[in-house]
Amino acid sequence: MKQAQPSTIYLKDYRQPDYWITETGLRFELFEERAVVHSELQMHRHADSPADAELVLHGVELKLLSVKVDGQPWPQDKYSVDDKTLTLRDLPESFVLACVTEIEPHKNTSLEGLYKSRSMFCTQCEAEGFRKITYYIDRPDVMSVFTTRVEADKSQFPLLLSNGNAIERGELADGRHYATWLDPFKKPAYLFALVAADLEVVEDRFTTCSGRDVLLQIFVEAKDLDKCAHAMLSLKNSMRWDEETYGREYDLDIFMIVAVDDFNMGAMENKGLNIFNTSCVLAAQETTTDAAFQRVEGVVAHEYFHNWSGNRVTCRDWFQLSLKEGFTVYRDSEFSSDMNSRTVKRVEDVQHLRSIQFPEDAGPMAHPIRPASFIEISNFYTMTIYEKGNEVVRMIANLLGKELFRRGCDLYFERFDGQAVTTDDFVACMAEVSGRDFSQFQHWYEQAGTPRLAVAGQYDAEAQTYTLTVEQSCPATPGQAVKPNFHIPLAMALVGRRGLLPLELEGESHGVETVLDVTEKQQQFVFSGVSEKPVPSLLRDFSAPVNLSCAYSRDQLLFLIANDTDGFCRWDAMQQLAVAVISEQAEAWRAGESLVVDVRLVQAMRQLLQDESADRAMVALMLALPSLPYLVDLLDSPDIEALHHARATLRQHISGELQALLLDTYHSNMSDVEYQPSAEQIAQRSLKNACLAYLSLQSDFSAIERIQQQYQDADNMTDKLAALAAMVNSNSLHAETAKQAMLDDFYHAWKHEALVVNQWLQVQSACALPGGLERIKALMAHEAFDIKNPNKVRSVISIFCGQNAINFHDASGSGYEFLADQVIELNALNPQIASRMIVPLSKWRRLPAAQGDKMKLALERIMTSPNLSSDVFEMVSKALKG
Ligand code: B3K
Ligand code: ZN
Repeated sequence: MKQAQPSTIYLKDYRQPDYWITETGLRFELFEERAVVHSELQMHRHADSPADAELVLHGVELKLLSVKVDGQPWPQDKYSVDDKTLTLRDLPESFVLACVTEIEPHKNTSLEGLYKSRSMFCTQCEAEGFRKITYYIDRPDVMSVFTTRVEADKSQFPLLLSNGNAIERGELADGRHYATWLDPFKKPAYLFALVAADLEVVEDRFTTCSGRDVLLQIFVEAKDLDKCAHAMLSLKNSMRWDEETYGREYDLDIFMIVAVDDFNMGAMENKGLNIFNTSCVLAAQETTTDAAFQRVEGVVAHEYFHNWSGNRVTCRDWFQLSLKEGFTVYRDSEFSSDMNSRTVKRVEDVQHLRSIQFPEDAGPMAHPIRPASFIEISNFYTMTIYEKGNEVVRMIANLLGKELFRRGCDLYFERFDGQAVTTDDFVACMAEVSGRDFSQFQHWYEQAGTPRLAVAGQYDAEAQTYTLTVEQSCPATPGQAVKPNFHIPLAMALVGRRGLLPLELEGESHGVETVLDVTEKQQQFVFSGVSEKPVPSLLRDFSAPVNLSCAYSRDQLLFLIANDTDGFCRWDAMQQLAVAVISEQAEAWRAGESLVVDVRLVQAMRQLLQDESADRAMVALMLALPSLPYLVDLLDSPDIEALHHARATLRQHISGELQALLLDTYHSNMSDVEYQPSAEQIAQRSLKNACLAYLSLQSDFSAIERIQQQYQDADNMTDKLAALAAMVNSNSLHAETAKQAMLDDFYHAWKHEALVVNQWLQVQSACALPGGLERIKALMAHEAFDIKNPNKVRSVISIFCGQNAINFHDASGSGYEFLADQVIELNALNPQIASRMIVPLSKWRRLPAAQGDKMKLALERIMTSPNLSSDVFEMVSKALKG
């Protein structure tokens, strides 16, 4: 049976701790089957706390071997231990608390705290993992200087790492050795890290803007030494960029990255010792796709940027998570935009936000970027905290403009260096440097839900005016039925036949582009001197994370696709057109009618393909139809089968209509230039492979031969995987035997490269052809699968349930049953991973009852299963409440 229900923690209950820890001394004795942790904590009672204040330390799954205060064993009647805390009484004002605890890292499958990934020891402490290592005040406002000594067998673990600088190394008896590390910057325990391993290293150096020399090290398995160059270059570029863009210099003499196979997320910004999922650090032409190259660059930058936005200035409590995450995502996305194509990055970010964050914000887990309560903080590492948080910082940066935003950031970093602060502190700095009033803007931090903007335009030819009427609203979200109006920056322009029209508002000239401050429920903006009927270009560069609707005619959308100067708006117009065409095709399919595809969509694509001046990556993005999961989340009570059918038929139609042009584009984008993960080459490959995917829908033998040819000739993983995906997804009779042959060939060529095997798993898990669940079960029985490895779980189960909508939502409900089984199994092994997998089921209320009811049953089965973790409990109970 379920244990007592986990309790809810509220932001409003925040108070400072009764004790501070100023110095933390740790000694780890690592053995095969256990680790003994000795801690010495210099503690001080808070000046405002009473003399009899109890000291409550967090500790989970620890065996307490001894407790001493100032060197003396603490009497048993002055402390008590339960499964979450160690409480001490009758303490002096300042003292040294020494504890010895024992843990079992080899049994730790939650990958939180100290655990083993293959043969190495490593840690993950954010958010509350340190308490699985030793008793501690494990909260981010308790900041301390750490000295860490690691002891282990020398031959098995030649490498002993922790945060900061190595200050001592030496030999011990029995073939053991030790290393002591001192991190001079005080930090919360969540930034602690330790690694004991047998790894090789790639080294480089960086000279900071003030002339300090920093040693850069990336630790990987010997076989991966040739896959570190891209991460190293990305690291150096990030270090330089942060100096130039934010004036932030690195502060230690050494910066280390360690790659591990078993990791719950992408990477972790531990001070001076970042720990990375191998998938976010290793990259080589033969094994890594262009998208993965870019992810490595982005994640390396993200973790490095945390050194200031997160580590030097950290969060007061976990409700402030977006203070560091939203800001750091903003910083890394700007970095990636500077390194690559800004428009492409913007469109990709919006695509990601709309397809994952918008549904989150519209569902039972919706929460503000600064939540007011949580049960399990691990559940709040969400797209909302990260990506909507990024959008909110982006709006602030745009409102202030480059120079003022930089001044605001300088003030923030300088004023709060070494402190644990709040999102209010961040916004206050921005208000202070700009003199702006952010009180209405603050709602972005407090209110969940994606605001809606309904915009209508009216042209008066006689008066030469154009009136935009803008109305805002925000759907109810859990606990927030009615919400005050947001301050929404609406970037816009008016597009005329010969380009953007001059904007004049209330007698004032605004150039050809402006940002309207939408602050009321309804507002009108009257532009004068408008010489022709324009088409409004709205939410340019996606100026706010809102759902904007404007009743564009299809001809107006075509006009924007052809004439707008804003890359995001052109892409968005194509998306809107595609959604309209797919919806209408789906309706016809449901009614058993056949409907001719609107030629205008095909015509727009034709023009794009013929436009030699167009950015090829943008063409590829615009050729791609909205994904099925996106459509399912977008529409009310969606008929998934009808949508799938409509989308598939439309793709087939486009492929037939544009065949010659697609073929031309495919050939003209082949290249024998040496591979580079540069924006230009990536654009070229993405367009070529978009064409290949369309051409592969043709059932003639030459389509299969083309795929095989590309597979054989490819000198890089992007092209090879595109060919494999095209083959796996082909329903041509000619593909039957070729498909298995290609899958086998790929597996045998790469079975020793886990990251490549994961891509092989992903391609098959995403395949929309019938029989999806049987394929998934076969993959899970394959030697390549391991349920304890999060990358494998994501590659198979999460891809199937999150991206393979037509198979997951099979009418029988088998997909839902399957997911419930996996969540129950993973709940016992790794609650964080289990909890994340519940998201697809949480959408049950939005689907037709035939499906929704079955999803709800699956949720209920999870809810009544024994020993639910707080992570899974919170997600399922919220999902059921709806
Ligand atoms: N800060 C970490 C995330 C930790 C997640 C803990 N469950 C990675 C990042 O955002 O950089
Ligand atoms: Zn982060």
